[in-house]
Amino acid sequence: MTYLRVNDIAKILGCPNGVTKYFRESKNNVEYSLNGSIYGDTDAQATGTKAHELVQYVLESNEREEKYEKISNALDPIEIGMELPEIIEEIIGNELLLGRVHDKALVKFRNEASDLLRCSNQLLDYLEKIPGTKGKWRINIEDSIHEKVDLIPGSYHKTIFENIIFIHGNIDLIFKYEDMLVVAEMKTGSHQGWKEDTWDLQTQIYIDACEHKYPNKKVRGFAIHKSLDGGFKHINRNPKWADYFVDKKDTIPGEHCFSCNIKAKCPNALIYPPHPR
Ligand code: SF4
Ligand SMILES: [Mn+2]
Repeated sequence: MTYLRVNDIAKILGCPNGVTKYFRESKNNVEYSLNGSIYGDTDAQATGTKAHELVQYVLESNEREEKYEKISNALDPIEIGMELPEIIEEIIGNELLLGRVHDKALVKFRNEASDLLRCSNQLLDYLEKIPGTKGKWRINIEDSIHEKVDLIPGSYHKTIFENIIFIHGNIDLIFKYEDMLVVAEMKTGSHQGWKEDTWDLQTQIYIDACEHKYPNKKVRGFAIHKSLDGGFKHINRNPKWADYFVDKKDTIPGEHCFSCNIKAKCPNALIYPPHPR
């Protein structure tokens, strides 16, 4: 079975030529996990991943408000020269600080995690304004949009270059209340216009996947990032997001080309200016 990962599609803004390099095969329907170690990541990715874990830990908890207070209070005073507070180390481990410039990583993590926690909580506050829902949203983390076994018609799939391609991915946060289902994609790092476009696409794919998986739910989607007004933004659904995958030679060049595996061979790659990290 051939599948594409949502992250891979989004990071190159769904460039058709670029996407051809990201097809994966699930052998005997066992997917090779790419998760696990964060050591291959850049510092920015590693701090982002750990900020995700911390916020997910708080939001999925049954004692959400209490944990929010505790974790915010533990993050706030972290300064250069400090150790990671024990309460946080218990949740995210200490590998973030191994083999890295300790102080730099610590402060970067503090900033990313506080921003992400605050913005995610702002989205929850916003959702709780829907009458009758206060304190009643259940929040799941890392829900898969794919099934254990890729099968038609149950598993989420699209026709891409005339083939059936399954779409795999995990959603950072899913808020559930009765027939409402809200997907949220958390983002860390700096804001750039082109990056925001990739967040939109990623969230649109998750919305579409959930509409497929939960046909009786009303699905909405949000991106969460410190740069967004109020900490988050609503993303419109776009069930036709894959319709333009017709010609493998079509390209969508832009600053996302930096993330593309075939940029060195692509005649249309945007190679200047350099990628801002
Ligand atoms: S380098 Fe850019 S234009 Fe070329 S295939 Fe990759 S994403 Fe598309
Ligand atoms: Mn995320």
